[in-house]
Amino acid sequence: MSKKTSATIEPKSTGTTAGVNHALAPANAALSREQRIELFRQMVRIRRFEERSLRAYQGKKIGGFLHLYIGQEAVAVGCCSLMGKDDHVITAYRDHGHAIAVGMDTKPLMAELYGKVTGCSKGKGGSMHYFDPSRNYWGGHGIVGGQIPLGVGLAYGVKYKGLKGSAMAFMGDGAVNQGAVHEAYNLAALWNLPCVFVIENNGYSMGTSQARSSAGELAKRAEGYGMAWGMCDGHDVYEVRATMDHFLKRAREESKPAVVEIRTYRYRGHSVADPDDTYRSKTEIEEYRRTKDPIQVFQAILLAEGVLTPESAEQIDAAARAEADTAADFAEASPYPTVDDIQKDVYWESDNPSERKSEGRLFFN
Ligand SMILES: Cc1ncc(C[n+]2csc(CCOP(=O)(O)OP(=O)(O)O)c2C)c(N)n1
Ligand SMILES: [Mg+2]
Repeated sequence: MSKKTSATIEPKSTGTTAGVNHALAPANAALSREQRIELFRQMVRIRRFEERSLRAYQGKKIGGFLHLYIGQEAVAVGCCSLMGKDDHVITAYRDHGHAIAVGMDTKPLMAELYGKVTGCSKGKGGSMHYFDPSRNYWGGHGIVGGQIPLGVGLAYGVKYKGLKGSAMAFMGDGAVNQGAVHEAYNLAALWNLPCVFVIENNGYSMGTSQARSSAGELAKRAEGYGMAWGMCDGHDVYEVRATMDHFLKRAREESKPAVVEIRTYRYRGHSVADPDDTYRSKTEIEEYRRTKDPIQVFQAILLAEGVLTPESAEQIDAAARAEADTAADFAEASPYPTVDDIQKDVYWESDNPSERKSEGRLFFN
């Protein structure tokens, strides 16, 4: 029933596919100069925000986990730039890029990393738990694959309300072997839900390579559920947009789910406290940085298009660095939550006791 369904992108496309100019795809050809610059700016802002957060972590301002998205920026920016008002996003713990790409302010994002009360989750969520329902951004989840059934629920909600929207449920390549992901695939296909499952395949789950952990082609597993699937290169934001535009339109207009695998790469360790080159070679990391860095790739495209100049690219970079410093200053100056806050914003029912319906204890004494 399902075969490769992308009209323009071959499933094995690598983004350097001879003869395919992704700039000409409808989603990209329609972009104004300002919109192209905005895509570039978003990627640079994510990169500088994360580099600044890494310095704060090394300076012991941030504790716990810090999973950086550096190297993967074109995926979140490409996908989220296609969102309309009834499109939703949910992702795993490597969530900073998506949060910035949906338009969240970097000050509360940095404050969340510092555990401050001005953070987007009031300092109780940290790096893995960014949320902004006002932007249809549903987190930020630490259990590998746990967000995927929730993404199906978002898609169900869209369909139930009769809206022409979609849900993008992002996961890593390590999540595809989780049982919950397959249960979610099944329901999405069975009920024709407008859910696009996006596998951000950076080749590794912590220190385990895809080859050591997963059988077969990851996206192709969709066929077992009668779902469409596609693959693309995640280093070129134009290619991400061209591919995702196709599957998002199908979701919105025909309420059909799909699985899209986007090939990408992360430069840092799994979390910043983890090693980054004990399970892969330094040469591999350097090769990606040198030849496939999404910001460099897109900068070169925009320079060639005459949309950017070296000077304007430099100005965007300087502004992104300044924004990241401002966010860190804001986080530094903000207070921590108090002990009195500890049970607030955890369960809706404990914040609204008069409307409570469940029985039993919400917290241990
Ligand atoms: C259910 C579950 N099992 C194990 C873990 C520990 N764990 C955290 S991240 C991770 C690897 C996930 O890799 P991937 O899905 O490829 O995402 P990436 O880190 O590459 O973005 C593991 C095993 C977890 N958080 N949840
Ligand atoms: Mg991975």
